[in-house]
Amino acid sequence: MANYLIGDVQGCYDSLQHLLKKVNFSLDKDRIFFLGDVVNRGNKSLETLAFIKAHTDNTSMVLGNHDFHLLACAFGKVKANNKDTFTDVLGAKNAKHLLEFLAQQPLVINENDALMVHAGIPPNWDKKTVLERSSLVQKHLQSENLGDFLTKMYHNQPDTWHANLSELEQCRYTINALMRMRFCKANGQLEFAHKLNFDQAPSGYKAWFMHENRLLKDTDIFFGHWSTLANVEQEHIFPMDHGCIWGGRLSAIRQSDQKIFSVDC
Ligand SMILES: [Mn+2]
Repeated sequence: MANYLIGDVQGCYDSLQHLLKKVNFSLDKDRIFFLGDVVNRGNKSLETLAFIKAHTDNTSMVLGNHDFHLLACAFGKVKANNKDTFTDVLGAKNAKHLLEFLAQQPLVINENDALMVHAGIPPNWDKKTVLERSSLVQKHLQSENLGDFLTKMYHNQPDTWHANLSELEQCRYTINALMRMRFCKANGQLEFAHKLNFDQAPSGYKAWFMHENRLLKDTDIFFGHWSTLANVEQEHIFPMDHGCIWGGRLSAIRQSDQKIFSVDC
């Protein structure tokens, strides 16, 4: 029995099946944890999402920014753009069930003392904090006002957490940090313009996992989202987006021994 954690599939269903074959994945014994961005940019978002939903006894996922964007287009007032490739999901016969299922998914999974998240965790948040703040977002995602909530979440501000933020502002910061962050300041102030490797941080910022004050230094954190990350040698930090959609690799890490398996895409 093994847990495999898989980075950004982004609708590359054929690569996913190829990878599962490579690890001899068993639907009877093994589990897959998807680290978000299961849909969009690739050509089989529908098949990917349907696969996850069909095997929920053996699969779990956290929401990534592309998954969230799909929800915002489906339920909120956000318009798909011409790079989006998830019209197969929106037009599917069972779209309603698939999208409701997607809206039920968490932002963070805490499994065997490890945390799984799409983008990262602000340096000044401990485990209790990240779990509480992500649950608050999940509560709204499961509410009657889902569409209104999703529409209101589309904004880069506030870029810093303050205790006096409104509940919706708190959710917006949490979503932006957990689903979109790459670089931030030690106090968790977010920056969204830079997307290159961690050694090319904008002035005053560092990769979220490189801050000295980080409270979760001893916790394994598995994440996706940052396909340009390379040569990270930080203990307990496992970047798993290996750029499948950009002609790179799709990878799974086995949680028990941290062995990485990859297929070319
Ligand atoms: Mn992403």
